[in-house]
Amino acid sequence: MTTQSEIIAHTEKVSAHNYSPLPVVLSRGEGVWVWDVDGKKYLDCLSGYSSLNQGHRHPAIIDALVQQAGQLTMTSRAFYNDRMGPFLDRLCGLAGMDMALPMNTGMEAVETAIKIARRWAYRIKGVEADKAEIIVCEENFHGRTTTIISFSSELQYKDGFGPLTPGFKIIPFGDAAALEAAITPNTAAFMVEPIQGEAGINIPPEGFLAEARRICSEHNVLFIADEIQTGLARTGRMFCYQHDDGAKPDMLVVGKALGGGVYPVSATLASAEIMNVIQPGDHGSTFGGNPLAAAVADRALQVIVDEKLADRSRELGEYLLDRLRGIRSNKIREIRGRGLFVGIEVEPEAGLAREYCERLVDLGVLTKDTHKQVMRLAPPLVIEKAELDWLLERLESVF
Ligand code: IF1
Repeated sequence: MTTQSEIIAHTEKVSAHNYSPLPVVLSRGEGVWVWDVDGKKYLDCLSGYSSLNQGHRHPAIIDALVQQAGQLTMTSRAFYNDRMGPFLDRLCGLAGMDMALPMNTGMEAVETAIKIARRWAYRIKGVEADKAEIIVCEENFHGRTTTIISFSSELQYKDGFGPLTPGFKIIPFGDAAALEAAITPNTAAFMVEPIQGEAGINIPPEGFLAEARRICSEHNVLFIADEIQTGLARTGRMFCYQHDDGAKPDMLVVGKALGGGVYPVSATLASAEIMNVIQPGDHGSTFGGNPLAAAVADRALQVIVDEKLADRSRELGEYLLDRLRGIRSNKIREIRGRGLFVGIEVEPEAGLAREYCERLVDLGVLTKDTHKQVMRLAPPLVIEKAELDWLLERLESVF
């Protein structure tokens, strides 16, 4: 029999070392649970970085996958297929947008938003060629293409990958005055995560998104929300910007749970006026909008609505936050979150968040640290209250 450490050693030999996974080898999943190759069961509190909001192998999504696999899997956009339209119609309806451009991964959808914003700046706003600027926030995470890392404030993400793409300005997250001050006649867009995930579940000050929306409108600047991680019910609303009145973006970027954890699907949404700056041949992707992706994503969205996952996330998230805040421990500096999107910041004197994640693996809980001191809790939104209680017992014991 092959042991987990043998599998890990073999994997490390043939795989690039671009991650340092926790030492567990998974081979099965169902709902909120996953099993390792030895049959040990774990509660998944990472959810594939929020791509499994509907849970592992949701039966309705697997059914859509299998059904579509028996019909047609791939067309390319050289032809129409009968699944893309209904999928985008459902997505646009949920988001209150006119049109969507389907891609595969999150970073592709972010790149799409950047290209649309620049094109819009030149063709509609009237910015001089090659002068467009996009404003982003410190500690942002929008993906890892060479352009996207160019505006990361994390040195590691860009170190040794230059030359970097110009045209971006960085302001402190949550600082509306800094946003207004950074805007020039060349500003095309402001792009922001409504809650910063990778930075450690950072929630902006009350009213920031609505204020940013207002400032963008006043200065004819596009407001872009990257909801790849916060969207699709994760924070207790279908989209996180909906927690604030009057914060609807001009462009919305979604991914991760759009594919229900079974297939990579992403999209960039906008009004027709904005989206129409893209014309045939300007942008695309071999796999974007393929019928298998569309069938899976259409069903993944239907599950979120039918099972009221946003309400579940909001109610269970309040319960989880309440109970976490009740844990008396000098190892915890702060608990923050919205819905089932929660960060536990560990006191630096009490060690690194990773050490706590490692102890939780032994107790049957899978989670992941971010930025050294923060443990992220983002279980599938189909989790039951009793399962949260089970999780809380284990969190109480490590803290
Ligand atoms: C990694 C974190 C999560 C994202 C937002 C775009 C993308 C992401 C707001 C790009 C991706 C990822 C990617 C993964 C780790 C991860 C992550 F730790 F960085 F913060 F989810 F929590 N916008 N997030 O969060 O989407 O191209 O990857 O599909 O890069 O290691 P992608």
